[in-house]
Amino acid sequence: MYEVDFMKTSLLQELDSQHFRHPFTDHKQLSKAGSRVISKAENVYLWDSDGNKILDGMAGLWCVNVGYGRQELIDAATEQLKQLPYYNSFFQCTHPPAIELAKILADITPANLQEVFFTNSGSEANDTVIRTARFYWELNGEKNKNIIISRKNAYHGSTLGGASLGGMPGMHKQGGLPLPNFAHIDQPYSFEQAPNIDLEKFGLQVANQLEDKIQELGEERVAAFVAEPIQGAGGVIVPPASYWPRIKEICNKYDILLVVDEVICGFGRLGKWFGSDYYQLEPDLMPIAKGLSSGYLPIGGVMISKRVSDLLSEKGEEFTHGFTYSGHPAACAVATANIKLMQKENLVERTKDDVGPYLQKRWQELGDHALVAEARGTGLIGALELVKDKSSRQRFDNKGTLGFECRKNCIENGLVMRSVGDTMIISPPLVISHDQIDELIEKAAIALDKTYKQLLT
Ligand code: PXG
Repeated sequence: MYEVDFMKTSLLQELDSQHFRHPFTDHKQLSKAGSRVISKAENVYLWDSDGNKILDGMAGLWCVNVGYGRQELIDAATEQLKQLPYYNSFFQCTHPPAIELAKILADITPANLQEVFFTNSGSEANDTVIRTARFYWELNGEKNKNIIISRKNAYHGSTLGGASLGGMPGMHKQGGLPLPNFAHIDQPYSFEQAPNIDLEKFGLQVANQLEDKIQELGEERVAAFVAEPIQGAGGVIVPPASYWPRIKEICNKYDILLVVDEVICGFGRLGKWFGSDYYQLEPDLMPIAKGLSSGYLPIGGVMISKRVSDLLSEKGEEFTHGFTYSGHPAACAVATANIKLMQKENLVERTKDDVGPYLQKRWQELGDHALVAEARGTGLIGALELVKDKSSRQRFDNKGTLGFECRKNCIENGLVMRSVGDTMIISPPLVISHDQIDELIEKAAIALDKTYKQLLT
């Protein structure tokens, strides 16, 4: 057994490189540079194995909403592991922690969602969406209504289903994806696609692509439309106000299930419990994960509307789908403790009325920087568009270089910011304080300055 705590960084990196294949990683590059070893965390800070303190502007991977080191979550896991570490929910069994979490989720999600199907991740949640939507139409006597439409550059997970549903070209390039019966329309990315037209007109134009796609495929073939309220990993794409109302109208007109992927926007990130509350959506299916347990243990799920669950129950046919760890007792107990902690500390209201507006105000100041052509965001999510020339909004010649350098400069200066191409992104824990927001902005500004000097002077 290795005594990890006492190992030197270089040895950890060597073992990592020899034995650990990482997700979404170019290993040739990784073995040259060596991984950053994160060895502990508290509140909004991480420490690496060399003792460097880093402000986590991404809440892990958009998930550690209540911050690190919360005793309530640790106690919930410990107690549940002692009481009942595992039992399944197949074959007419259940257990108290899954029931308690299901009830709380029914209470805090939009009113028409009264049931949850538990998974272990957002990817499994989206696979569950695909299977549930198709099963729903099959039971309804419309077996051919099985095409799912989502958006280009969307990230909905990494399983075969999730990656097909998502619209990431890099993922579709590998292994013959997407699977059949998926279609993709544009994302409402006004910065890239509509620099010179009226925003609300653009919102309607992109939403209308859904109607065009349905007409092209045939209404009788389309099962569902899937989208995030604000697209996260696709670049923090905040839609114009006209976008969602038109999407809702189209789904109703053609009787297409509306699926709102809340894996990132859910659990307070936008200053409402769910992005669906923020945009007044009534999803037929709603995948959740990440902030559900603040990432302390893996858990996800799909919230199911009465319309769908009534039909599924009525027909009396078994849904042949599920996972060994669906509704894992310890993960459910941690998720319940996480939601109760968010309620006790009013983290959603605090995001809406206090830290959210403060972050957005300070974030806008970065919009004055010579590298930044647009600063946007909502609640505790934000993006900066980096360009070579601010007045013409012209991008840097090698796409992604500015983002890559800026991200590197951030981490060297003790801040985790993520880059998507030349878009810098933040999504900090909801417990972040005003002082910590000031620190984040200051560190981001230093990284922008450094990047500008390196590449544009
Ligand atoms: N839906 C959305 C909207 C997501 O953002 C998933 C589903 C899949 O969840 P799981 O739990 O299977 O990972 C996600 C995940 C990034 C990044 O770099 C984003 C995600 C995952 C990993 C990296 O921004 N989002």
